[in-house]
Amino acid sequence: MRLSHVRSVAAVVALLAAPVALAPALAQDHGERVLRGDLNCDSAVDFGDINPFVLALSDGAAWQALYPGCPLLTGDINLDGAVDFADINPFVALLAGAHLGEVSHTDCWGDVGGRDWCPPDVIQLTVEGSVLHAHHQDAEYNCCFEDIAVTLTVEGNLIRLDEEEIVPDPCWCLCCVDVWATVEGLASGNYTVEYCWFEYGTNQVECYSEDIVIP
Ligand SMILES: [Ca+2]
Ligand SMILES: [Ca+2]
Repeated sequence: MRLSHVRSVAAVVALLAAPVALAPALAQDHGERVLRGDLNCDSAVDFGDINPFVLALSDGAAWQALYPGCPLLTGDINLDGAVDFADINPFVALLAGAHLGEVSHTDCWGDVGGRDWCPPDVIQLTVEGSVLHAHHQDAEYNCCFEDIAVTLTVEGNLIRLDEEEIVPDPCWCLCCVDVWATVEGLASGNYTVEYCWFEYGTNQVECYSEDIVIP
């Protein structure tokens, strides 16, 4: 699915939803298995869910009449217990499929001028709705790096993030850096996350692995 297409979908959704009075927070469906984003309850999250999503936002009763038995919280994409405008962007991200969100990093915060002076690497993974946040603490890279790139590969239930320094003109020193990356639009399910980086201490690619659940 092309992102430009998805963006235009977002514009349409916003346009359709904007003039309509906001429906009150819809009923909770505690304990019910809900496939987030599957607004027509056909067990798939795809373009067929766009019109039902817009309808659920603008007229929850009309939506329920059209899809009896379909839990209203299929439209609660950001998992805050309500189906409202705050679910529009996460819904669009869900339609786009798993993709990298923001990647950022600190400047060099310790010019160590040698090796192994950064504290040990720590990878922290947290999940917020359909978004995975990864934080690589105490990465060690060349002092003259231009950027830190992170690439995403998703194969089945394996999410792999590869971190790489971009250093066209390296200097004779290393420094410590923190790196953040997010993966958006992850469908509900169990995943294994592999976060990999080049480790100067061992002179090879190291990977941290953890199982996560996207609700
Ligand atoms: Ca569907
Ligand atoms: Ca919500």
